[in-house]
Amino acid sequence: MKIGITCYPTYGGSGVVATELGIELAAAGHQVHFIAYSQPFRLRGREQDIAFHEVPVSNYPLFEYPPYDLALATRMAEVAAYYDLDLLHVHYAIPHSISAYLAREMLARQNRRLPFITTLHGTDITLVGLDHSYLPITRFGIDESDGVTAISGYLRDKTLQEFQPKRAIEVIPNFVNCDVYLPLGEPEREAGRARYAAPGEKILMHLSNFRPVKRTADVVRIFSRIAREIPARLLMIGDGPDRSAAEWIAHRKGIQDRVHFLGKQSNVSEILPLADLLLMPSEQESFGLVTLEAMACQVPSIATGVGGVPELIEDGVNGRLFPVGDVEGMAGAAVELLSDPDRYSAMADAARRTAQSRYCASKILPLYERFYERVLSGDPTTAS
Ligand code: GMT
Repeated sequence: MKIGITCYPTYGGSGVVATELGIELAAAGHQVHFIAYSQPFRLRGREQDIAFHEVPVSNYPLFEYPPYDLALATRMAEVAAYYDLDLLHVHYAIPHSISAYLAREMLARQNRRLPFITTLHGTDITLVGLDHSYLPITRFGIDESDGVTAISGYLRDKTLQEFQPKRAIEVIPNFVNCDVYLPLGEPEREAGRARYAAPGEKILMHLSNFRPVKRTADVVRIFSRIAREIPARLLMIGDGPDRSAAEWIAHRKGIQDRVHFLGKQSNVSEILPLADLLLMPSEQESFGLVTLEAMACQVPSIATGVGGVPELIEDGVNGRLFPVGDVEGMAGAAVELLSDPDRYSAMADAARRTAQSRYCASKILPLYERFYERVLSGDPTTAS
């Protein structure tokens, strides 16, 4: 198949999922065309059968807000016509589904068919879509899509409940490449850990876009309590609006020499396996992709049981779940686990097993391929 993919290309889970999907599809023999304002950050530009098409947005002085959605629609239609695309797959409803709708309608005037699929990722529904000004257009984008998927059962149910769309929503969970995200051998792991921690120190890790929803201040507070009990370091990976507040809290608590802010990192699969535990105390997560990536590396998470996270983490088996803001509980659980090697390794093994048995790319890719085929054949079960 020839597939156009649009996503937010900068740091963020939806862009990661879209990019990894494109890489997997190309590896399976499909032709993939990314269409976005910049190259998705996980694409290196050397992958076979993957092309990137930049969307130029003209900045005419009259435009206080350059119309990206229209420029995107135009580029989608151009790329689809030139490369004879079979379908478009857009990640994140706003504005991508609307641009895809416009591209489809433009091509219909030339008697060309260009169905599009929208994958809902979370904040496009839970935050953006529920902002009253965006609700009608988000619902329109969903209803006009030729197929809609959601990355968790939670997100599907939330969308049905809040938007009452006419279109059926298929759950296709996020995935991880278990051959890329995997535990390191002991010598390699020790060498990697030595860059950040002394022998015998535990490594806690957090990775996000440092938006308020990630509660990065809680991450530092949890770590501060852990560090009182056991020798440990915290690696904070990523960047965003709440980074300086998190730095300030680490400074105020006098633990700045144990908390390392590494900024945005492109080699996540090399850093995650160095951790003992991942901290993800988010306010909201429709899936929690980084948790899955950590699990594939045999690193369990201490997380909040919000949104779609309980679909991934079974409390006490492959990770731990707590209510939002329960800093004390999360710190206590981390200390308990890190002080009990048998319990820790059972949980770490279970985490890797969950990733392998349910969320490996090799298991999820065929679900997308079959969904594409159904949409292309006009299968009415893709509509409600
Ligand atoms: O969380 C965000 O800031 C936005 C969004 C994104 O584009 O990264 O994240 C959502 O999509 C991810 C990939 O499917 C999910 O793993 C995240 O849980 C989801 N975030 C929220 O629901 C808050």
